[in-house]
Amino acid sequence: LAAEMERTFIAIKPDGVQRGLISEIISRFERKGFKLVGIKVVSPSKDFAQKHYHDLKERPFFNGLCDFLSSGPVIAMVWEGEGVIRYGRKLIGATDPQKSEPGTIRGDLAVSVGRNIIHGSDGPETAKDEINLWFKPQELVSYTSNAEKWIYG
Ligand code: DGT
Ligand code: DGI
Repeated sequence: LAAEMERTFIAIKPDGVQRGLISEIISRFERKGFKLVGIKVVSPSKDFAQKHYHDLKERPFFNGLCDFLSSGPVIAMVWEGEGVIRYGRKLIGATDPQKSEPGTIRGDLAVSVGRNIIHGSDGPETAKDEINLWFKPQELVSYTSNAEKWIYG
């Protein structure tokens, strides 16, 4: 069981926090059966936002994107579970909320690509890098949930 577990980095961006969507977003991951192993409120600096989005530094919207991510509190989280990296992206929906399916977080709750309320790691390598960027090892907790035997078979 433990061998198949993976972890992903999920952040509720400043727009999601300001719009009061924290519990709505957390509950979608929680109800699915994923396990929260790290969470904190952070106000990232612009420099930190640039580190987070370093892959996008050549894009025309990079500066505005980093201004946005550093514009207010962010809920930084690590979620654990079987397939959580890939399925977390499915829960989130397409980057542009105009193209996200209804039923996804962005599809249900956002309108604009520049205010798409949530970030999720897009693969195993970025998940590892982003978890290491945002969290110290001691901020992450390994534990067994009693629900696991009802979630995994
Ligand atoms: P995420 O999860 O925040 O890393 O976003 P992704 O992976 O869905 O989207 P990505 O990595 O292509 O773009 C990162 C952020 O940059 C995205 O959340 C929204 C923003 N962004 C992307 N393309 C544009 C754009 O053309 N204009 C603006 N203003 N922002 C953009
Ligand atoms: O991982 P995603 O956020 O789904 O997508 P991504 O890594 O390609 O983009 C990261 C963020 O960049 C995305 O959440 C919003 C922003 N972004 C991506 N494409 C565009 C964009 N913002 C604007 N304004 N226009 C875009 O085309």
